[in-house]
Amino acid sequence: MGCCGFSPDVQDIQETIYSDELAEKDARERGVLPRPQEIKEEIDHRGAFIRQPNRFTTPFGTKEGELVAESGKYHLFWAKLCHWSNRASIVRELLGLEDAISVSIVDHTGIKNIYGWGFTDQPDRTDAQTGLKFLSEAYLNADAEYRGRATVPALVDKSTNKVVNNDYHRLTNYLEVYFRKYQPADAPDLYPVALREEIDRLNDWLFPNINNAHYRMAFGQSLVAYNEAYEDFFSAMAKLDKRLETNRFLFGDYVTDADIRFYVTLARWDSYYYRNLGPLEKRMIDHKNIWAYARDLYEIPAFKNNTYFRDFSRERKKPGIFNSYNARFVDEIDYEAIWSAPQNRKLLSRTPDEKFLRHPAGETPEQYYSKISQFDWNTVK
Ligand SMILES: N[C@@H](CCC(=O)N[C@@H](CS)C(=O)NCC(=O)O)C(=O)O
Repeated sequence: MGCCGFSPDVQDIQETIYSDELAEKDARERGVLPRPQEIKEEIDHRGAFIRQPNRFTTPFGTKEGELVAESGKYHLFWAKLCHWSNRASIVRELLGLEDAISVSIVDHTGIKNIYGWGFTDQPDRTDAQTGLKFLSEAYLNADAEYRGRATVPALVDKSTNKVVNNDYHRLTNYLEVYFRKYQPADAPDLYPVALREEIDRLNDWLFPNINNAHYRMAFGQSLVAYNEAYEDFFSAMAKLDKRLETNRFLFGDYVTDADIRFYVTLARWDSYYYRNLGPLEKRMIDHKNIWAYARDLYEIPAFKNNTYFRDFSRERKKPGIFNSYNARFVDEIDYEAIWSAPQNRKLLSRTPDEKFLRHPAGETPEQYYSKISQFDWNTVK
């Protein structure tokens, strides 16, 4: 029981399961160091958030030195609240790669999350599949000198427990292209060869203006930097709302890789991100076309099954005098019903009952291997 005869609140419950003291004890046992903080280590002289580069970027491919796509070799770590990794979990399921790539969901360690991602829900706070207690152990297995944040998505080689790739910009493309041979023949074609360059170009624009704009606003330490990100985000939303007036999905009648990237940010905007952003001119749902589009995507099981509204919206801070809207109401909000409200986006499509392009009959996996973008994403603001 919590204080004064009331039932324990969520924080109390979490604290009992995985307290900061337990995290401290586990970290000492495993030799794990505190995670570096974004607002200290990733802020430039103007107060703008400049994201750390991805450490493990060896591509998948067929050339020497590239990672080889193999069924059963890799394990994906992702987090319900993290949209960079949610992309990969959606694509894995959309493409029927569940047997080829195993997964674990990570969560904060303790209330303060001083040691980064761990395994709150697993017995003895240890990942049953890899024996890790902290994700950072797999980073250190791969590079003992690594001192950055241990982030998701992280793809780990199960035979060594080392991270082999954490390049969230391209991870979904690797699953689409190089894991094609492990997908069912009728798996969706999310990255059609003919559209690949255009999809890459849009993804490259979505990164600073939509996906990372939230972090630029949330981690920005000067109002100037915040305002830049704010402008970028809302002007991008206006453009995308217009684009979706006549297109069912970003590239027309079929869902592509770009839609997954847009969706994961949309799913979090009104229910989770808004809390730290200050007054906003519009909610996501005030963008008429975007909101109907997001629900059209949510209808697809792989999107719905990998979207944990209540988990990522739950307040993680200690209660104060004023408790946030989410802290008070998260258990009463029927996210699923809100997101399942009917929409009529199919009227925009020439294939109203088919949201996916399928691979042409007779296409071999090798014919599908073709260029994946080489944009230098990390130099983009
Ligand atoms: N790999 C990228 C982006 C992925 C990323 O930031 N993931 C976040 C969650 S959305 C994460 O894993 N953070 C863990 C931490 O900072 O301890 C990076 O290193 O900045």
